[in-house]
Amino acid sequence: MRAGRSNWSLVWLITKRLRVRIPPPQQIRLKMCMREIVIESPEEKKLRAEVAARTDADGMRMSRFLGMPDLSRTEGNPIAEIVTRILASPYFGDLDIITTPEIVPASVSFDLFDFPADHPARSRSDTYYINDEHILRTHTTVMWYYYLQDEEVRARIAANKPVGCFSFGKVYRRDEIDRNHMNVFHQIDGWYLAPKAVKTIGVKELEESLGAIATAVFGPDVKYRLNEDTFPYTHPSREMEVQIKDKWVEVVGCGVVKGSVLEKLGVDSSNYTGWAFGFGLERLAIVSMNLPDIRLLWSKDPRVTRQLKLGNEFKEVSKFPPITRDISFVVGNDFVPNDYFDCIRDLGDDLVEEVSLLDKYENKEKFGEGKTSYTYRIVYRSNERTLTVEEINPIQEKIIEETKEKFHAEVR
Ligand code: FA5
Ligand code: MG
Repeated sequence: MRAGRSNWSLVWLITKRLRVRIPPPQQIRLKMCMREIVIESPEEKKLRAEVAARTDADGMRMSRFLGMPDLSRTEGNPIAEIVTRILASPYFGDLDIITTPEIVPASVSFDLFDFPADHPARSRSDTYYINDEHILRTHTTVMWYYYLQDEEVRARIAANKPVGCFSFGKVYRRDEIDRNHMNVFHQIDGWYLAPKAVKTIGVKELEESLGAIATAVFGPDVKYRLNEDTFPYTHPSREMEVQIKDKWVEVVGCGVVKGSVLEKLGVDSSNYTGWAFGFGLERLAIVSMNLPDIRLLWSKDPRVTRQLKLGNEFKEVSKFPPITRDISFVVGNDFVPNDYFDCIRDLGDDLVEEVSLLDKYENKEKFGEGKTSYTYRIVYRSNERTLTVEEINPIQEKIIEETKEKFHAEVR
Protein backbone atom coordinates (compact mmCIF):
# COMPACT_ATOMS: atom_id res chain seq x y z
CA MET A 1 0.00 0.00 0.00
CA ARG A 2 2.75 2.41 0.91
CA ALA A 3 4.46 4.14 -1.97
CA GLY A 4 8.03 3.07 -2.46
CA ARG A 5 10.76 5.65 -2.17
CA SER A 6 11.34 5.57 -5.91
CA ASN A 7 7.74 6.59 -6.58
CA TRP A 8 8.10 9.49 -4.29
CA SER A 9 11.21 10.87 -5.87
CA LEU A 10 9.29 10.85 -9.13
CA VAL A 11 6.50 12.93 -7.61
CA TRP A 12 9.06 15.23 -6.17
CA LEU A 13 10.69 15.80 -9.53
CA ILE A 14 7.40 16.46 -11.26
CA THR A 15 6.32 18.96 -8.66
CA LYS A 16 9.61 20.71 -8.48
CA ARG A 17 9.77 21.32 -12.20
CA LEU A 18 6.21 22.56 -12.51
CA ARG A 19 6.02 24.57 -9.29
CA VAL A 20 2.35 23.82 -9.55
CA ARG A 21 -0.31 25.85 -7.90
CA ILE A 22 -2.87 23.17 -8.56
CA PRO A 23 -1.56 19.62 -8.44
CA PRO A 24 -2.01 17.81 -11.75
CA PRO A 25 -4.13 14.68 -11.59
CA GLN A 26 -1.28 12.19 -11.91
CA GLN A 27 0.20 13.46 -8.68
CA ILE A 28 -3.02 13.07 -6.80
CA ARG A 29 -3.20 9.54 -8.10
CA LEU A 30 0.31 8.82 -6.86
CA LYS A 31 -0.57 10.34 -3.53
CA MET A 32 -3.27 7.72 -3.17
CA CYS A 33 -0.40 5.39 -2.42
CA MET A 34 -0.11 6.88 1.06
CA ARG A 35 -1.52 4.56 3.65
CA GLU A 36 -5.01 5.51 4.66
CA ILE A 37 -6.04 4.54 8.16
CA VAL A 38 -9.67 4.82 9.19
CA ILE A 39 -10.39 4.38 12.88
CA GLU A 40 -13.72 2.65 13.45
CA SER A 41 -15.15 3.52 16.83
CA PRO A 42 -18.19 1.50 17.95
CA GLU A 43 -18.33 3.84 20.94
CA GLU A 44 -18.73 6.83 18.62
CA LYS A 45 -21.49 5.07 16.67
CA LYS A 46 -23.39 4.42 19.86
CA LEU A 47 -22.95 8.01 21.08
CA ARG A 48 -24.02 9.45 17.73
CA ALA A 49 -27.24 7.45 17.92
CA GLU A 50 -27.80 8.65 21.48
CA VAL A 51 -27.33 12.29 20.51
CA ALA A 52 -29.63 11.92 17.52
CA ALA A 53 -32.41 10.76 19.85
CA ARG A 54 -32.12 13.72 22.21
CA THR A 55 -34.73 16.47 22.26
CA ASP A 56 -33.02 19.00 24.55
CA ALA A 57 -31.45 22.13 23.06
CA ASP A 58 -27.86 20.98 23.65
CA GLY A 59 -28.47 17.56 22.15
CA MET A 60 -30.31 18.93 19.12
CA ARG A 61 -27.58 21.47 18.53
CA MET A 62 -24.82 18.85 18.63
CA SER A 63 -26.84 16.58 16.43
CA ARG A 64 -27.22 19.37 13.87
CA PHE A 65 -23.47 20.07 13.97
CA LEU A 66 -22.57 16.40 13.52
CA GLY A 67 -24.91 16.21 10.55
CA MET A 68 -23.33 19.13 8.68
CA PRO A 69 -21.30 18.12 5.64
CA ASP A 70 -17.55 17.70 5.95
CA LEU A 71 -16.36 20.35 3.49
CA SER A 72 -12.83 18.96 3.53
CA ARG A 73 -14.31 15.94 1.74
CA THR A 74 -16.77 17.83 -0.47
CA GLU A 75 -15.59 17.85 -4.06
CA GLY A 76 -15.20 21.32 -5.50
CA ASN A 77 -15.19 23.08 -2.15
CA PRO A 78 -12.08 25.21 -1.59
CA ILE A 79 -11.62 23.62 1.84
CA ALA A 80 -11.13 20.27 0.11
CA GLU A 81 -8.88 21.91 -2.46
CA ILE A 82 -6.54 23.23 0.25
CA VAL A 83 -6.32 19.73 1.70
CA THR A 84 -5.50 18.30 -1.74
CA ARG A 85 -2.71 20.82 -2.20
CA ILE A 86 -1.18 20.12 1.16
CA LEU A 87 -1.31 16.36 0.65
CA ALA A 88 0.31 16.84 -2.75
CA SER A 89 3.20 18.89 -1.37
CA PRO A 90 6.41 16.98 -2.09
CA TYR A 91 7.79 17.89 1.31
CA PHE A 92 5.29 15.59 2.96
CA GLY A 93 5.88 12.72 0.55
CA ASP A 94 5.39 9.65 2.67
CA LEU A 95 3.00 10.70 5.41
CA ASP A 96 -0.05 8.53 6.03
CA ILE A 97 -3.60 9.84 6.30
CA ILE A 98 -5.76 8.99 9.26
CA THR A 99 -9.47 9.56 9.80
CA THR A 100 -10.43 9.61 13.47
CA PRO A 101 -13.73 9.76 15.37
CA GLU A 102 -15.38 13.16 15.87
CA ILE A 103 -16.64 12.18 19.31
CA VAL A 104 -13.67 11.48 21.55
CA PRO A 105 -13.05 10.83 25.25
CA ALA A 106 -12.24 14.01 27.17
CA SER A 107 -9.52 12.07 28.97
CA VAL A 108 -7.75 11.39 25.67
CA SER A 109 -8.19 14.90 24.34
CA PHE A 110 -7.06 16.69 27.49
CA ASP A 111 -5.20 14.41 29.92
CA LEU A 112 -2.97 12.62 27.42
CA PHE A 113 -2.15 15.94 25.78
CA ASP A 114 -0.96 17.59 29.00
CA PHE A 115 -3.78 20.15 29.25
CA PRO A 116 -3.52 21.62 32.76
CA ALA A 117 -6.49 20.96 35.06
CA ASP A 118 -7.69 24.56 34.73
CA HIS A 119 -7.23 24.93 30.95
CA PRO A 120 -10.24 26.77 29.46
CA ALA A 121 -10.65 24.16 26.69
CA ARG A 122 -11.75 21.67 29.35
CA SER A 123 -14.69 23.81 30.36
CA ARG A 124 -18.22 23.31 29.15
CA SER A 125 -18.29 26.93 28.07
CA ASP A 126 -15.61 26.29 25.42
CA THR A 127 -16.18 22.67 24.44
CA TYR A 128 -19.28 20.68 23.52
CA TYR A 129 -19.73 17.78 25.93
CA ILE A 130 -21.84 14.83 24.79
CA ASN A 131 -21.80 13.52 28.35
CA ASP A 132 -19.39 13.75 31.28
CA GLU A 133 -16.77 11.64 29.51
CA HIS A 134 -17.09 12.54 25.84
CA ILE A 135 -16.68 15.67 23.77
CA LEU A 136 -17.00 16.77 20.16
CA ARG A 137 -13.37 16.95 19.13
CA THR A 138 -12.01 20.47 19.40
CA HIS A 139 -9.07 19.94 17.07
CA THR A 140 -7.75 17.31 14.70
CA THR A 141 -4.60 17.08 16.83
CA VAL A 142 -6.35 14.33 18.79
CA MET A 143 -5.28 12.05 15.92
CA TRP A 144 -1.87 11.63 17.59
CA TYR A 145 -3.42 9.20 20.02
CA TYR A 146 -5.26 7.18 17.37
CA TYR A 147 -2.31 7.09 15.00
CA LEU A 148 0.02 5.63 17.59
CA GLN A 149 -2.47 2.85 18.30
CA ASP A 150 -2.24 1.55 14.75
CA GLU A 151 -0.40 -1.76 14.61
CA GLU A 152 1.64 -1.03 11.53
CA VAL A 153 2.71 2.30 12.98
CA ARG A 154 3.77 0.61 16.20
CA ALA A 155 5.71 -1.94 14.18
CA ARG A 156 7.54 0.84 12.37
CA ILE A 157 8.43 2.45 15.67
CA ALA A 158 9.63 -0.90 17.03
CA ALA A 159 11.84 -1.13 13.94
CA ASN A 160 13.28 2.33 14.69
CA LYS A 161 11.75 3.97 11.62
CA PRO A 162 10.12 7.39 11.20
CA VAL A 163 6.32 7.70 11.19
CA GLY A 164 3.94 10.54 10.44
CA CYS A 165 0.53 11.39 9.11
CA PHE A 166 -2.12 13.93 8.23
CA SER A 167 -5.59 14.14 9.63
CA PHE A 168 -8.34 16.53 8.54
CA GLY A 169 -12.03 17.12 9.01
CA LYS A 170 -14.62 18.90 11.12
CA VAL A 171 -13.94 20.24 14.59
CA TYR A 172 -16.31 21.86 17.09
CA ARG A 173 -15.87 24.76 19.48
CA ARG A 174 -18.11 27.04 21.43
CA ASP A 175 -17.02 30.41 20.22
CA GLU A 176 -17.99 33.91 19.29
CA ILE A 177 -20.09 34.59 16.22
CA ASP A 178 -18.54 36.80 13.60
CA ARG A 179 -17.35 36.79 9.99
CA ASN A 180 -14.29 34.69 10.86
CA HIS A 181 -15.65 32.22 13.40
CA MET A 182 -18.08 29.32 13.27
CA ASN A 183 -18.87 26.67 15.87
CA VAL A 184 -18.16 24.03 13.28
CA PHE A 185 -15.06 24.45 11.19
CA HIS A 186 -12.35 22.36 9.58
CA GLN A 187 -8.75 21.68 10.45
CA ILE A 188 -5.84 19.76 9.09
CA ASP A 189 -3.07 18.45 11.28
CA GLY A 190 0.22 16.89 10.32
CA TRP A 191 3.04 15.43 12.30
CA TYR A 192 6.27 13.55 11.83
CA LEU A 193 8.29 11.57 14.36
CA ALA A 194 11.80 10.34 13.76
CA PRO A 195 14.23 8.23 15.80
CA LYS A 196 17.65 9.66 16.60
CA ALA A 197 19.28 7.40 14.03
CA VAL A 198 17.38 9.30 11.31
CA LYS A 199 17.34 12.81 12.78
CA THR A 200 16.67 14.82 15.88
CA ILE A 201 13.82 17.22 15.21
CA GLY A 202 13.96 20.77 16.47
CA VAL A 203 12.86 24.23 15.50
CA LYS A 204 14.72 24.12 12.19
CA GLU A 205 12.74 21.12 10.93
CA LEU A 206 9.54 22.64 12.28
CA GLU A 207 10.16 25.83 10.33
CA GLU A 208 10.95 23.89 7.16
CA SER A 209 7.67 22.02 7.40
CA LEU A 210 5.77 25.29 7.80
CA GLY A 211 7.50 26.84 4.84
CA ALA A 212 6.30 23.85 2.82
CA ILE A 213 2.71 24.41 3.97
CA ALA A 214 2.77 28.11 3.17
CA THR A 215 4.11 27.41 -0.32
CA ALA A 216 1.67 24.57 -0.97
CA VAL A 217 -1.32 26.75 -0.20
CA PHE A 218 -0.29 30.23 -1.27
CA GLY A 219 2.35 29.57 -3.92
CA PRO A 220 6.09 30.20 -3.90
CA ASP A 221 5.91 33.98 -3.39
CA VAL A 222 4.13 33.83 -0.07
CA LYS A 223 5.47 35.97 2.79
CA TYR A 224 5.16 34.43 6.21
CA ARG A 225 6.57 34.84 9.69
CA LEU A 226 6.62 32.83 12.91
CA ASN A 227 5.83 34.11 16.37
CA GLU A 228 6.15 32.39 19.72
CA ASP A 229 3.01 30.64 20.88
CA THR A 230 2.11 28.07 23.51
CA PHE A 231 0.22 24.80 23.34
CA PRO A 232 0.04 22.23 26.13
CA TYR A 233 1.46 19.45 23.94
CA THR A 234 4.33 21.13 22.06
CA HIS A 235 7.46 22.97 23.09
CA PRO A 236 8.73 25.20 21.71
CA SER A 237 5.59 26.32 19.88
CA ARG A 238 4.99 28.81 17.11
CA GLU A 239 2.17 30.40 15.21
CA MET A 240 2.60 31.22 11.57
CA GLU A 241 1.22 34.38 10.03
CA VAL A 242 1.03 35.01 6.32
CA GLN A 243 0.96 38.44 4.74
CA ILE A 244 -2.11 39.14 2.68
CA LYS A 245 -2.13 42.59 1.09
CA ASP A 246 -0.69 44.54 4.03
CA LYS A 247 -2.24 42.45 6.78
CA TRP A 248 -0.67 39.62 8.77
CA VAL A 249 -3.11 36.79 9.36
CA GLU A 250 -2.58 33.97 11.85
CA VAL A 251 -3.04 30.68 10.05
CA VAL A 252 -1.11 27.85 11.70
CA GLY A 253 -0.24 26.64 15.18
CA CYS A 254 2.70 24.30 15.51
CA GLY A 255 5.54 23.07 17.64
CA VAL A 256 8.04 20.43 18.57
CA VAL A 257 6.13 17.52 20.13
CA LYS A 258 6.62 17.43 23.91
CA GLY A 259 8.52 14.44 25.25
CA SER A 260 6.10 14.03 28.14
CA VAL A 261 3.19 13.63 25.71
CA LEU A 262 5.11 11.13 23.57
CA GLU A 263 5.78 9.09 26.70
CA LYS A 264 2.09 9.08 27.63
CA LEU A 265 1.30 7.93 24.10
CA GLY A 266 3.78 5.08 24.46
CA VAL A 267 6.76 6.42 22.51
CA ASP A 268 10.29 6.57 23.93
CA SER A 269 11.04 10.29 23.96
CA SER A 270 14.75 9.76 24.52
CA ASN A 271 14.84 8.28 21.03
CA TYR A 272 11.97 9.90 19.10
CA THR A 273 11.43 13.63 18.42
CA GLY A 274 8.91 15.25 16.13
CA TRP A 275 7.27 18.33 14.67
CA ALA A 276 3.53 18.91 14.47
CA PHE A 277 1.20 21.52 13.07
CA GLY A 278 -2.51 22.10 12.91
CA PHE A 279 -4.68 24.81 11.47
CA GLY A 280 -8.03 26.09 10.50
CA LEU A 281 -8.81 25.52 6.84
CA GLU A 282 -11.47 28.21 6.65
CA ARG A 283 -8.97 30.86 7.62
CA LEU A 284 -6.76 29.92 4.68
CA ALA A 285 -9.69 29.86 2.28
CA ILE A 286 -10.90 33.25 3.50
CA VAL A 287 -7.46 34.71 3.07
CA SER A 288 -6.85 33.13 -0.31
CA MET A 289 -10.09 34.45 -1.83
CA ASN A 290 -10.52 37.56 0.29
CA LEU A 291 -13.88 36.24 1.46
CA PRO A 292 -15.89 38.72 3.51
CA ASP A 293 -17.71 36.03 5.51
CA ILE A 294 -16.89 32.48 6.62
CA ARG A 295 -20.48 31.36 5.99
CA LEU A 296 -19.98 31.83 2.24
CA LEU A 297 -18.03 28.55 2.25
CA TRP A 298 -21.31 26.77 3.02
CA SER A 299 -23.34 28.70 0.46
CA LYS A 300 -25.41 26.97 -2.20
CA ASP A 301 -25.98 30.19 -4.16
CA PRO A 302 -24.47 29.57 -7.63
CA ARG A 303 -23.28 33.19 -7.80
CA VAL A 304 -21.14 32.35 -4.79
CA THR A 305 -20.14 28.73 -5.45
CA ARG A 306 -19.03 29.62 -8.99
CA GLN A 307 -16.50 32.00 -7.46
CA LEU A 308 -15.19 29.75 -4.72
CA LYS A 309 -11.86 28.87 -6.29
CA LEU A 310 -8.63 29.25 -4.36
CA GLY A 311 -6.64 32.30 -5.35
CA ASN A 312 -9.68 33.81 -7.04
CA GLU A 313 -10.46 37.24 -5.60
CA PHE A 314 -14.06 37.02 -4.41
CA LYS A 315 -16.39 39.69 -5.79
CA GLU A 316 -19.15 40.44 -3.42
CA VAL A 317 -22.44 39.26 -4.91
CA SER A 318 -24.87 42.09 -4.27
CA LYS A 319 -24.76 41.92 -0.51
CA PHE A 320 -28.22 41.75 0.93
CA PRO A 321 -29.02 44.39 3.53
CA PRO A 322 -28.64 43.50 7.21
CA ILE A 323 -31.23 43.86 9.94
CA THR A 324 -29.74 44.93 13.23
CA ARG A 325 -31.21 44.46 16.70
CA ASP A 326 -29.72 45.37 20.07
CA ILE A 327 -30.55 43.64 23.30
CA SER A 328 -29.67 44.89 26.81
CA PHE A 329 -30.05 42.91 29.99
CA VAL A 330 -28.86 42.61 33.56
CA VAL A 331 -27.75 39.15 34.54
CA GLY A 332 -25.92 37.27 37.31
CA ASN A 333 -22.14 37.07 37.11
CA ASP A 334 -22.31 33.35 36.30
CA PHE A 335 -23.53 34.32 32.81
CA VAL A 336 -21.46 32.54 30.13
CA PRO A 337 -21.32 34.49 26.83
CA ASN A 338 -20.52 31.34 24.78
CA ASP A 339 -23.76 29.74 26.06
CA TYR A 340 -25.60 32.82 24.95
CA PHE A 341 -24.01 32.77 21.46
CA ASP A 342 -25.04 29.13 21.08
CA CYS A 343 -28.58 30.00 22.04
CA ILE A 344 -28.70 32.85 19.52
CA ARG A 345 -27.26 30.60 16.82
CA ASP A 346 -29.87 27.92 17.60
CA LEU A 347 -32.68 30.40 17.14
CA GLY A 348 -31.30 32.49 14.27
CA ASP A 349 -29.26 29.77 12.58
CA ASP A 350 -27.13 31.07 9.72
CA LEU A 351 -29.11 34.28 9.46
CA VAL A 352 -27.02 35.57 12.35
CA GLU A 353 -23.97 37.17 10.84
CA GLU A 354 -22.47 38.63 13.97
CA VAL A 355 -23.09 39.15 17.65
CA SER A 356 -20.99 41.89 19.16
CA LEU A 357 -20.71 43.21 22.66
CA LEU A 358 -21.52 46.93 22.68
CA ASP A 359 -21.41 47.52 26.38
CA LYS A 360 -20.78 45.75 29.67
CA TYR A 361 -20.72 47.23 33.15
CA GLU A 362 -21.47 46.63 36.81
CA ASN A 363 -23.31 49.11 38.98
CA LYS A 364 -23.92 47.92 42.54
CA GLU A 365 -26.31 50.74 43.41
CA LYS A 366 -28.44 50.18 40.35
CA PHE A 367 -28.38 46.41 39.82
CA GLY A 368 -27.21 45.04 43.16
CA GLU A 369 -24.28 42.78 44.05
CA GLY A 370 -23.06 40.13 41.58
CA LYS A 371 -24.95 41.49 38.57
CA THR A 372 -23.70 42.82 35.26
CA SER A 373 -25.38 44.70 32.46
CA TYR A 374 -24.69 43.61 28.87
CA THR A 375 -25.69 45.08 25.56
CA TYR A 376 -25.24 42.95 22.47
CA ARG A 377 -25.82 43.88 18.86
CA ILE A 378 -27.14 41.08 16.67
CA VAL A 379 -26.66 41.56 12.94
CA TYR A 380 -28.96 39.40 10.82
CA ARG A 381 -28.08 38.95 7.20
CA SER A 382 -28.70 36.30 4.61
CA ASN A 383 -26.23 35.55 1.84
CA GLU A 384 -29.16 34.40 -0.26
CA ARG A 385 -31.96 36.95 0.02
CA THR A 386 -33.18 40.19 1.54
CA LEU A 387 -34.48 39.52 5.01
CA THR A 388 -37.75 41.00 6.09
CA VAL A 389 -38.65 42.46 9.44
CA GLU A 390 -41.56 40.01 9.58
CA GLU A 391 -39.05 37.18 9.42
CA ILE A 392 -36.60 38.60 11.95
CA ASN A 393 -38.96 39.93 14.61
CA PRO A 394 -40.19 36.52 15.76
CA ILE A 395 -36.58 35.29 16.02
CA GLN A 396 -35.63 38.35 18.04
CA GLU A 397 -38.72 37.87 20.23
CA LYS A 398 -37.70 34.29 20.87
CA ILE A 399 -34.18 35.41 21.77
CA ILE A 400 -35.58 37.91 24.27
CA GLU A 401 -37.76 35.20 25.76
CA GLU A 402 -34.85 32.78 26.13
CA THR A 403 -32.64 35.52 27.55
CA LYS A 404 -35.18 35.88 30.34
CA GLU A 405 -36.01 32.25 30.83
CA LYS A 406 -32.78 30.39 30.27
CA PHE A 407 -30.34 33.01 31.49
CA HIS A 408 -32.58 34.49 34.19
CA ALA A 409 -31.80 37.93 32.84
CA GLU A 410 -33.76 41.08 33.27
CA VAL A 411 -34.17 42.49 29.78
CA ARG A 412 -34.14 46.30 29.76
C1 FA5 B 1 -4.98 24.38 17.56
O1 FA5 B 1 -6.11 23.96 17.35
C2 FA5 B 1 -3.79 23.45 17.73
N1 FA5 B 1 -4.30 22.09 17.79
C3 FA5 B 1 -2.79 23.62 16.60
C4 FA5 B 1 -1.53 22.80 16.82
C5 FA5 B 1 -1.42 21.54 16.30
C6 FA5 B 1 -0.49 23.33 17.56
C7 FA5 B 1 -0.26 20.79 16.50
C8 FA5 B 1 0.68 22.62 17.77
C9 FA5 B 1 0.78 21.33 17.21
P1 FA5 B 1 -5.72 26.90 17.67
O2 FA5 B 1 -6.66 26.73 18.77
O3 FA5 B 1 -4.92 28.15 17.60
O4 FA5 B 1 -4.67 25.71 17.60
O5 FA5 B 1 -6.56 26.76 16.33
C10 FA5 B 1 -5.96 26.63 15.07
C11 FA5 B 1 -6.67 27.46 14.02
O6 FA5 B 1 -8.05 27.14 13.98
C12 FA5 B 1 -6.66 28.97 14.24
O7 FA5 B 1 -5.45 29.52 13.82
C13 FA5 B 1 -7.79 29.40 13.36
O8 FA5 B 1 -7.36 29.44 12.02
C14 FA5 B 1 -8.76 28.25 13.45
N2 FA5 B 1 -9.93 28.54 14.29
C15 FA5 B 1 -9.99 28.58 15.64
N3 FA5 B 1 -11.26 28.85 16.06
C16 FA5 B 1 -12.02 28.97 14.94
C17 FA5 B 1 -13.41 29.22 14.66
N4 FA5 B 1 -14.30 29.37 15.65
N5 FA5 B 1 -13.85 29.27 13.38
C18 FA5 B 1 -12.96 29.08 12.37
N6 FA5 B 1 -11.64 28.83 12.53
C19 FA5 B 1 -11.17 28.78 13.80
MG1 MG C 1 -4.23 30.27 18.06
